Amino acid sequence: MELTVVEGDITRQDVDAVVNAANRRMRGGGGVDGAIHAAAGPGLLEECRERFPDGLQTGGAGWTTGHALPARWVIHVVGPNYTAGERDRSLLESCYSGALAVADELGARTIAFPLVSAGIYGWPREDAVRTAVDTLRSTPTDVSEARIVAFGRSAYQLIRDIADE
Ligand code: AR6
Repeated sequence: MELTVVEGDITRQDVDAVVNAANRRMRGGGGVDGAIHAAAGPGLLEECRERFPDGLQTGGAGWTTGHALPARWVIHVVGPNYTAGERDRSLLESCYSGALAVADELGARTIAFPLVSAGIYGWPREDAVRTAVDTLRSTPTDVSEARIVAFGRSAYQLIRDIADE
């Protein structure tokens, strides 16, 4: 599996699946979740209601189709809310390993990730990047490309530096 890093907007990525940093309710929100719902269109929320009537647990992963996105699927994960006291790193690791397991189930070969929990949920950014890079590199998968999408130049530099260590 090749780990790549790009700077950009995850909603514009031409990949089989994009990962959404959602919350337990699974009914949309701000940050990358808001951007994905806005770009996918209202059908995404409708599918979330149908497929996740009770939401999803922290550290969990599930999928919907991509609706108006270039990606065929959205793989939703719920990162731990560091600010609210959810600080167990294994929950963040399971977002990445779980997303790869769902991608394997779907037959998705290229998948783009945001930095889960590193925004509104307040996970310290450097550790969020290390968790992403280490977990993606150590999880066995049929995915051929895992692309981390950095939102902004400084995030891009940090991810590059850590991935190149
Ligand atoms: N493309 C790529 N990355 C993005 C984009 C984008 N369009 N927009 C933001 N980011 P966040 P969380 C980056 O806050 O911390 C929502 O309300 C952002 O810079 O989206 O897991 C959910 O509904 C940061 O590095 O997710 C939940 O309630 C990363 O994506 C809650 O926020 C994650 O930031 C989840 O918080």
